[in-house]
Amino acid sequence: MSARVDLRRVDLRGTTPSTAQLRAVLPRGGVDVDSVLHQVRPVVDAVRERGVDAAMELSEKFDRVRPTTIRVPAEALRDALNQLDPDVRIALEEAIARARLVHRAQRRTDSVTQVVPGGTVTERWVPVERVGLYVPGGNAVYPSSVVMNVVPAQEAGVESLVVASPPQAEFGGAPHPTVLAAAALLGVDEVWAVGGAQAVALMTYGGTDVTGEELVPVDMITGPGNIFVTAAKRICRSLVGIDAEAGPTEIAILADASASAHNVAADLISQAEHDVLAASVLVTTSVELADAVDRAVNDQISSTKHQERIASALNGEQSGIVLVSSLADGIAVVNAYAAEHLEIHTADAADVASRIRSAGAIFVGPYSPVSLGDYCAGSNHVLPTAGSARHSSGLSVQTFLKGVHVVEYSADALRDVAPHVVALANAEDLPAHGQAVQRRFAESNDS
Ligand code: HSO
Ligand code: ZN
Repeated sequence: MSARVDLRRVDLRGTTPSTAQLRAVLPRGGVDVDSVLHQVRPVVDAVRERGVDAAMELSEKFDRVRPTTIRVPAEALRDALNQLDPDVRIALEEAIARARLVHRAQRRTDSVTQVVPGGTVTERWVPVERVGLYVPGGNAVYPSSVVMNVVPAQEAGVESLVVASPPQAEFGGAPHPTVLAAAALLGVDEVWAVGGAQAVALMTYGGTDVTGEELVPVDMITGPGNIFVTAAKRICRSLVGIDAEAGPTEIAILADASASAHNVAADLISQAEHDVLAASVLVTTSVELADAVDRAVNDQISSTKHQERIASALNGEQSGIVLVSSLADGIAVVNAYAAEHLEIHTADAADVASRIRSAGAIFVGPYSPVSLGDYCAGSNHVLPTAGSARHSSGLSVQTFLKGVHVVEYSADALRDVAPHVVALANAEDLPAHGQAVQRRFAESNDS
């Protein structure tokens, strides 16, 4: 008996909902991170206070295995790469090469602006010194996420990075061998066998491994994770930088009558494969397409391996089909939804894409599915979820760079602008600010 899917419908035809109304009626997933903070805080506290001992105990409790050491030995990384399936190795190499091309193009050069003669402001781009990249375990194994975290960090010029991934009972307490192999392929030599909230805490506070080796704390943590990882990021974010709080993954597809129901169904299904909480949403002007997608989803699901998980995600409140009167209305809907991934299956897909303002990544036309972007397009797959694409971007070289303004004025340039500094300082009732400038030009300034 194969699982049945009944995508719920939201009919917006003939209505002109406001942005606020749209946000309220559109299917949307999400998790309540606040609700687990009380469970995660003791985990973070334990790791802060007792370091590796606590992390080991927590691994035993949550991952049902105690790693031999936190830091995976160099031989284990080498062995994992040697034993990697050759086809997977070639595919990973291709994924890495394409991601490098795209991310290398994101590098920034310092800009020097001469504001006035003798007065310059340079914007210097400095990589974060040490970063921790989290690669989840859970339902799937994510060597592709190793690539998507490591490549932008490396291309940004980050000098020190550690990949953390949960220890697996099946592999004697080491992270999954494909994750280790991907790290080795990328030239990463520091991998920690630790997952969940304890991984975020250990990367934040550091510790001493059972070998006596120091586990150096990081300046920033990136990468997706489950609700406990996200809660730990929220707790630790005053001490370390974080990329984003990742929620369940989501796809929106904007399609008209020209779309292939088979392609649309396959892509809704592929996203739902991640998680019962994943969201798959079709926005369409065509009732005929909606009906055909319903049929195609039910045809295709019987031949998928994870059909129970997929059916749960597609039958969930967070998934569904939204009917709209026009493409313009559809564009308004997907902009308000601000999906992590947006596919466009319309007659002039490139033109429609140019009218999208909010999406983590946009996939244009029938031959650019999200699963291409997940692995081999060259784009990044760590993307903003839960509507945060309205204000945030996916992982990129920029994530790992800090822009530092370097200010250098000559005496003449400062003297010229001094009256304005003084006027503004006095307007803010901070006269010592103005005096700091004036005293430099006072008759006698040696006291
Ligand atoms: N679609 C996921 C990424 C992924 N898919 C990894 C397969 N492996 C979130 O963008
Ligand atoms: Zn995916």
